[in-house]
Amino acid sequence: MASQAPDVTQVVAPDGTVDGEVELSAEDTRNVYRLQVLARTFDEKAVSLHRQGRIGTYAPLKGQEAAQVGAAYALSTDDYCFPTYRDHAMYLTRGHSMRDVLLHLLGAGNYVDREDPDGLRTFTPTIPIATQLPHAVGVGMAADYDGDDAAALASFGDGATSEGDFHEAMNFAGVFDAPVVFFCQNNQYAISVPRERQTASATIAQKADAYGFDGMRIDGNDVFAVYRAVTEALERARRGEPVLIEAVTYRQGAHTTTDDPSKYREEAEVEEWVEKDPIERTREYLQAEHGWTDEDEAALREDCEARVAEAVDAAEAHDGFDTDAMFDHVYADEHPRHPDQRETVPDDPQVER
Ligand SMILES: Cc1ncc(C[n+]2csc(CCOP(=O)(O)OP(=O)(O)O)c2C)c(N)n1
Ligand SMILES: [Mg+2]
Repeated sequence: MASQAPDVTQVVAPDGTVDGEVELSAEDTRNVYRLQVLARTFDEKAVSLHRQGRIGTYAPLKGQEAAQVGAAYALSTDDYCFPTYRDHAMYLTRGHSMRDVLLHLLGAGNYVDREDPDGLRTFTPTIPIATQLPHAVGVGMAADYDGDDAAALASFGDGATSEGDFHEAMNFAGVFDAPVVFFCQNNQYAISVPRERQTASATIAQKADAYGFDGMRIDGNDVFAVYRAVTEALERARRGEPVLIEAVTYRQGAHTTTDDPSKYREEAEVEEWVEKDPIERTREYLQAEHGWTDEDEAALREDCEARVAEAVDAAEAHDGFDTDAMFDHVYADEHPRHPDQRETVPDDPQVER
């Protein structure tokens, strides 16, 4: 099996040649390709909207499309998903509207209606790093107690593995056989901290050993490898075997729109990873194996641009900010300090510029 490092599982190489078992049908491959292109089109637009002062701080996903789309595509509708603040493509793959994702970035709404009317079983991103991991284990254990044949997928970054919550969640999952897949997108940086300063472990996958379950290390820029690994891990998790997946990938853009990565990494390194771009790779494969044409490509790009433009218009036409909503679900009952705090929030706050 070809690999970019000896222990990274890969199915399709950067030039599109197949060197493993492809489990996605032609139709599914076209779907995951479309979702990746849609995510990138959205991402580029979001960076530009921030520059124009039209949305708040944004965490770009460029380079991580295959990891996010491949993982979310492997989930069943019964499974639970815990994305991070960078996982916009996971939300889109899971079925959230792009307008809702934008509303959140505008500060005018949230990804998730608490009642979950569409049954998306996908949680809001948490900003405090790794706090979603114990939540995912708890939700997985609750599903298990209810006799629900569902697993929880918890997404997080390489930096999150240094948090206590990561270790507590992994420990609980191992001890209680929780149906959880820990999906780490190792994008090589936690803001400016490179992976080798994050942990002295040779890999992130090997951390699973300490908790009594298996770790897998895969090429996170290979949507086929991601889909296959997450599908297998979810099946094992539903049988009570948690799994840790390290998806090796790269953040091609800035940490957020307030970051300048030229302060801590060389352009040559970025270029090296652009050569292993996930979208190019899926397209090479589609062209070689499923007759994807230049006309298909042009039509897709046009469709993605139109869908993004429509979502931006729909989001910007929102009917105001519900500033009370931020207090609504913090405690089961109103906290004694909340009435005063509600008063301090302006009715029409401006997006931070
Ligand atoms: C508990 C906590 N500490 C610090 C931060 C500040 N912070 C925001 S993002 C980030 C880096 C996280 O890196 P990683 O887990 O690799 O995810 P990535 O941003 O690379 O996707 C840090 C330290 C935070 N949000 N929460
Ligand atoms: Mg990271």
